[in-house]
Amino acid sequence: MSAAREGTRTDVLVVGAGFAGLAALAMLHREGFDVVGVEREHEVGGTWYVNRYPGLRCDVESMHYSYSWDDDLQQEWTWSERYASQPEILSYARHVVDRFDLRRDIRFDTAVTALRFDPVHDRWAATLSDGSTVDAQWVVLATGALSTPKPIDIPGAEEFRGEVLHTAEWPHEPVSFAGKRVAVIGTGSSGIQVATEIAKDAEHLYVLQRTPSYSMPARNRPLTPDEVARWKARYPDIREAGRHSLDGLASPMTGKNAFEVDEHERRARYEEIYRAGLPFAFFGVFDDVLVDDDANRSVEEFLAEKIRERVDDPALAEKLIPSGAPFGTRRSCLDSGYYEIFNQRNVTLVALRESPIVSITPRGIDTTRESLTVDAIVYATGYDAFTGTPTAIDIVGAEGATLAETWADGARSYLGLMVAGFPNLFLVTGPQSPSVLSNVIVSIEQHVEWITRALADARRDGVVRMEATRDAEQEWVDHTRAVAESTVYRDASSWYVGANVAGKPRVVLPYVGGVGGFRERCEEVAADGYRGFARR
Ligand code: N01
Repeated sequence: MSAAREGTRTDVLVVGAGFAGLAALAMLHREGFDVVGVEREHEVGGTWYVNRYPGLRCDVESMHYSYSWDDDLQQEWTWSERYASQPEILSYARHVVDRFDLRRDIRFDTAVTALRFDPVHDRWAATLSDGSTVDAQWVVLATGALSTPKPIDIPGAEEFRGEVLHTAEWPHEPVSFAGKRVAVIGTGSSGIQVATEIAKDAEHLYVLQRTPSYSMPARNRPLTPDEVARWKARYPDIREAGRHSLDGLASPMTGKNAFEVDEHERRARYEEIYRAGLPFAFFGVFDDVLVDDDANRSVEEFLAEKIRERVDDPALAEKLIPSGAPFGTRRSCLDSGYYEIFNQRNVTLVALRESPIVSITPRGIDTTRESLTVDAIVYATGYDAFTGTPTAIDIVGAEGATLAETWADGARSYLGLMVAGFPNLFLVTGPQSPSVLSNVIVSIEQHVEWITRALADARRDGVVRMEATRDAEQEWVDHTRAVAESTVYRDASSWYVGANVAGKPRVVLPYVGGVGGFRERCEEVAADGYRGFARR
């Protein structure tokens, strides 16, 4: 191993030290590669380092949201709550980096600003933000799907004189909302979680909602020592089931279509999932929830009823119920009392579909109906998902084109792993891989294991250059599109398809076919001499 320094030469450059980057550093190191990690932040953890807003928890159960590649690690770490809070997840990332002695491989507070492929030597030249360079045979972009906030696209935003916060760039110092009038813009996972917390202290909270999300109670609670022990005893089976499932969690499935059972049974199933606080379980409980419009609507109707039960004012409840895009095509959320905040006198829903924002002013926010005067604005407005971070790096491939140019008409890849024209450059959970539609840790591990084996096989076979062929990439892009078209995702209009960023081409970014089938495909490709990849 070598620490990065001026003119460092290494086998593998790993960009990012979030959960994907840490897994890559550990696995590649274990395989005997010389590895350099570069992280733009001051610490490991990626999204769990920069996102630190009050109320942040993962929407995957903690016992699942952890690495499985080292049994000692999974046996020795003990989660305290069913759904872990951000500080606990960050502690876990720190534990992993220290336990596997990875910190000395990582250069912190440093960004990779440019990557140039040298086709003569089949190596990448990386330029870092401190002016130093790294010369690497292989590059792993472990930069995360949700790591570049979407630009603020509201007129007048820079005029506001009060406090401005963004959920994805939360300060490290505590922020108090006591006695303040606060506006939260956005009602995705971040907005729902942060608004629920701010409502506890703020003098007044305005929740500015353009598109409502479905949310359900997390039913978070401390884990008992007994249940942790039971879970750990079954870890090998639980992990194996997750790897071959639809969602990486092996959520219970009936194996039936929604209307193959009577209404009583259908409802009982939905009720079980809702009471258990398992949002992913809705996707596969019936085989056709993500395929058939009526089956999908039956979930929507169930969840809408639950929202009505939680909100005292019936007219207000209707405004909080999503409509217009099928269930699942926008991330469903987990909350700890979100809908109930609208029963408080200090909380007002501002329904932007009825009265859009005209502009932000020095004192607050003007909508077509009213002027809101606030002390603080919290942007929970989301991300330029999947493509924002890689295209912000000036990456020039083998034929002189940048990645941004290559993806100008929509992101494309072969198996979410490689982009044609960019040899020796791997993505982790890139576009057209299951990524965000799964327990992402399972998807990260699958990709990193695959990449590590591909590099070990390349070393064994004397291969110095590996790249996705254009035909294989096109075939995979066509396949992922066809699968999406056969599901309700054909009607998605969320960040899953790039619809949240002005001018971004619409492509179904995650692969909707499930992690089990995807894993099999990746295995087959590797076993068949890395079919679809040119190696020499
Ligand atoms: O972002 P989002 P997020 N004016 O894009 C609104 C993961 N995550 O940060 O939909 C007014 O989902 C926008 O409205 P619309 C998780 O995968 C996980 O909340 O564009 N509103 C939307 O309501 C999640 O899906 C966890 O109409 C504007 C919101 O802002 C992903 O990260 C926690 C606007 C953005 O929602 C992203 O979640 C947090 C404008 N100009 C995040 N621009 C957990 O594990 C945007 N909006 C629990």
